[in-house]
Amino acid sequence: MSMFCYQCQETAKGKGCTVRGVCGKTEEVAKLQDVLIYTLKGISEIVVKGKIDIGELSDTNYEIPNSLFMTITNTNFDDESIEKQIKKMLAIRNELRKSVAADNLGGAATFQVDSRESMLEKAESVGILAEPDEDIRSLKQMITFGLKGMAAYAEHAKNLGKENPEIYAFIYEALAAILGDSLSVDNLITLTMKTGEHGIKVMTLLDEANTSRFGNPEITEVNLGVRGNPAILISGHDLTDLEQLLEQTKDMGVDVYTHGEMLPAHYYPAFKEYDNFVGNYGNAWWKQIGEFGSFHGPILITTNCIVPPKSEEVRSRIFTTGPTGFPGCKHIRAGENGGKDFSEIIALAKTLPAPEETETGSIVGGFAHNQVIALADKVVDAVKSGAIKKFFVMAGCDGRMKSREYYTEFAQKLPKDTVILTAGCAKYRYNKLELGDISGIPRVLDAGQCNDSYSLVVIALKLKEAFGLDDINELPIAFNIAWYEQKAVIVLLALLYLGVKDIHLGPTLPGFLSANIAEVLTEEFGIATISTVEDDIESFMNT
Ligand code: SF4
Ligand code: SF3
Repeated sequence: MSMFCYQCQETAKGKGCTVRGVCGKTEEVAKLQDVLIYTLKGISEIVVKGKIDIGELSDTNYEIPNSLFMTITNTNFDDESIEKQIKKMLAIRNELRKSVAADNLGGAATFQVDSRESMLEKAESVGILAEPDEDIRSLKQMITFGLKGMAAYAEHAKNLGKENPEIYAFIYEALAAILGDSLSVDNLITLTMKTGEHGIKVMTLLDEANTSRFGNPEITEVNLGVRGNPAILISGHDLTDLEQLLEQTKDMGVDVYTHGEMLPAHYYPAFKEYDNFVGNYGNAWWKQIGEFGSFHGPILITTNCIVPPKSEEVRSRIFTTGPTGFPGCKHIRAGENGGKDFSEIIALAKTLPAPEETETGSIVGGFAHNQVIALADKVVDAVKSGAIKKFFVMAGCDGRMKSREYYTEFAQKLPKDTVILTAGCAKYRYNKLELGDISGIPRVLDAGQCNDSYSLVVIALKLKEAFGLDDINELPIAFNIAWYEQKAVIVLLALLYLGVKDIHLGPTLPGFLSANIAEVLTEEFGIATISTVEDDIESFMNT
């Protein structure tokens, strides 16, 4: 059997990648990732059945989310690092197993593979299609993908010194539960909602971690132009990596620019202290092929999304760190206490030309919960006076598909008395349009990275309180979410857990939803996909 992966929106034919990923993932990497996940399930089974105190498992509590993170779309394309991770997790598993009665455990807790060949052979029986029932498979995978997003956010928080043991406990519980065949469709739907509940918990944790360390995001104008100094481009979501890079580059004559999901870092007060933190270069992840070329300097990728570089020249300038990896790119490992040495990147930057200017001007962002709540009176007045008719939550991801032009057109054609609330890289579809403001409130309010969708939830709950409503669905807020990878899955499950109804999800519904499960989501939650811009705007404005 060849590979099978259907975890992202760009999956082949909307059904599944079977030969090579549309993302560039090879069959070998896909299979190794399947084995890695199976290993994590084995560890989880041991922890759950053995009632092991997870307070004693600090390494494992880190490595399980880190392994899950490595399997998120566009995070790690490096077969060797995934093989290494499998071996590391098997060693952890074998150690843990010593404390649990062997006859109580299944194959995931006991299988052994020690060579690449045996790993690939094992993959044949433990991949996504190993579950024969389409609906059960659909739910188990939706939970797995939600766990991947949760794991990524938990890892970011942990890197900032914040942990919530309930999140780790849930990851073990869920991975162990989906291993066997004891759960019915109803049980799995309950577990899916519980995944969403923990999605809220992890986003809350990460918000606390980010804001307690870097301050609350505030309204900020971010420069889009360049200066004449050598420079480093940093992409991904990890703010601790950015902090270390800024510390190591200050006073070195090397500038730092953000790309993709790192843009919202500019909104945090702590990073404004660095004179060499110049601005944002380029757009969403999928445009990196051209933009990394014209940047000229080294690029540090801290998390998803990596696009396989087309030229050796660009590849030689890409450095990965954390869960990311790409064959042939230098990987920077954390040392003691998470410290990373970026001196090689800085030295390389000094030998390379300054970035080429591709745009000028600035964009405004920084509308996370604290900042918007500070403006709450103004916002509430604008709604009461009818100046703002509706808010549109357009959080989520961007992607390469042409059908995503819908989101630019949607933003352009929305009535002028509406405001877009955004988070994640979906914003790049409309954050450089001149959409104006309503009584000084910009019509696009960017809260930050995809995890800052949490801020949008806090804002919605605050508005619910301000208007004295009982139900979040009574607010004049519509949800038109663009998804691509598994962080968007956890954001979606978190919204469903909160009871948000009638979310539109596009540009297509997930390929991992079976027809029956898609029907359940439509009936229970009013989930729909997008149609034409005109029809969607009309139906959103009339409900
Ligand atoms: Fe295909 Fe997406 Fe999986 Fe890549 S991550 S192999 S594009 S489904
Ligand atoms: Fe974007 Fe990859 Fe999802 Fe964090 S960076 S939202 S796609």
